[in-house]
Amino acid sequence: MERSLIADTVGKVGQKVRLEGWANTIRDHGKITFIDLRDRSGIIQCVGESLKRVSPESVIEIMGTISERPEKLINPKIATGSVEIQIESLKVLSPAAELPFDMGGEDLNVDLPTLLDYRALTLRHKKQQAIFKVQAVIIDAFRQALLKKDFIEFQAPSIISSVPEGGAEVFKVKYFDHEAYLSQSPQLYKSLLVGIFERVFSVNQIFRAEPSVTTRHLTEATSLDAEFGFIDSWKDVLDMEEYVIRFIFSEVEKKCSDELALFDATLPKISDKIPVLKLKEAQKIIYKRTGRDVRAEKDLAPEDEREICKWSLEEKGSDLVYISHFVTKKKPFYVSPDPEDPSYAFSVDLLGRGVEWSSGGQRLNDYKVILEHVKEWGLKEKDIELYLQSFKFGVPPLGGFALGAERVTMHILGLKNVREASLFPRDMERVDLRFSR
Ligand code: AMO
Repeated sequence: MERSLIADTVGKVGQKVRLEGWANTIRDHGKITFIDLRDRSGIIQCVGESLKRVSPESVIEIMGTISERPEKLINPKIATGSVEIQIESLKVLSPAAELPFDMGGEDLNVDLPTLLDYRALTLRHKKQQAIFKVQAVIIDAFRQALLKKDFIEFQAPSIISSVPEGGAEVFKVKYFDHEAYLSQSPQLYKSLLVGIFERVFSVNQIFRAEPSVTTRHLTEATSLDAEFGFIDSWKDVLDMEEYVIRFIFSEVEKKCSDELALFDATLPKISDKIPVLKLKEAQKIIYKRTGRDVRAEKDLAPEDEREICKWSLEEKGSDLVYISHFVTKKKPFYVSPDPEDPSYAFSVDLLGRGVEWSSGGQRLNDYKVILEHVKEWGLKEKDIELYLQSFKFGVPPLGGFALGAERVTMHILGLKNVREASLFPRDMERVDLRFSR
């Protein structure tokens, strides 16, 4: 008999089936045993008499008959709650060792280190799986949104010869007799490719040697990058990103209602248009609301980001807010300064629910000005020769943005730590397992 999926049992009362999956929970009532069986499609209660002992999480095969549950035993919480399987035979395909903690509850009650140290096991829990189902929908929606707008996907290299974002947060790689780096961002490649395809996007791992442990930094993250040419203004970039974000939210709403419900999560609110504040305006608002004078600062601190998001929700009814016009010299060399006041740039962060979700903006496309910036930023032309080659031969006015997939997932679901939104998070203290174990 062919294997059936659990989700397909509903409405097939009386039929015989062969199910395969994991023994999610086992309740022994003397002679009668209840096993909640889990497969990729769902979970179902199976009942049998005088079964041999099975340990939780073992992989099993059950042959049985689908029967209707008595009215008062219907479980409205699960899709298969109106039926159960009368077990006729049970075979263990792969036994599980004794579990280090209970996996059967609605929540997985373990602390974060345990959650990560037992990743191969904890990811089996349905709430853990839900996080990554949502993430998969987010990433797919990012792709679909841009494909609809005629973008083409590309694969960016991970081993690179320069440090596009600047700063020391970079992993050096010994590359034969040379020095190379793990890519902080596909930035230079995506801009270069605008000179070829006009509109490009990539879903890429990025590497940041973040020297501190915070709830929002990973050393390896998933960057959803988009870049496009022939823009009339930096605001075109904001509009494109807003379109992508709205598309992502509508896909998550359509496809992930069960997953959102598990986390009691509601999608972030967006007003008619995502509000835009210049850095200076944001700083004035923070001063007015809190008395903290951050008006001379060159960037927003995490508490400033939280305060501006609060303002945005209270005053504009939006969980998302753009901050533009960061200090030019604090941004990478490729940013386009605002001609009205070149000390501020057409660079934009998207903040959501208190944290930065993305950065982006308009880039320089004038070869001569790029060369001036390269000098001013203390870079060596030879390190970004390929990038310069592209602009030497003409690239249209361009801009783009990059969303962090883990941060978006984290804030849609209301997770406390970005590590929870990474299947196998890397940070200062771990590559899979903790260094100090
Ligand atoms: P930025 O450095 O702001 O911009 O990165 C873009 C987005 O990627 C995510 N992100 C991270 N997430 C978790 N841990 C990290 N260590 C981490 N670093 C970055 C964030 C962030 O907003 N080239 C520009 C983008 C552009 O201008 O198009 C860039 O890399 O969500």
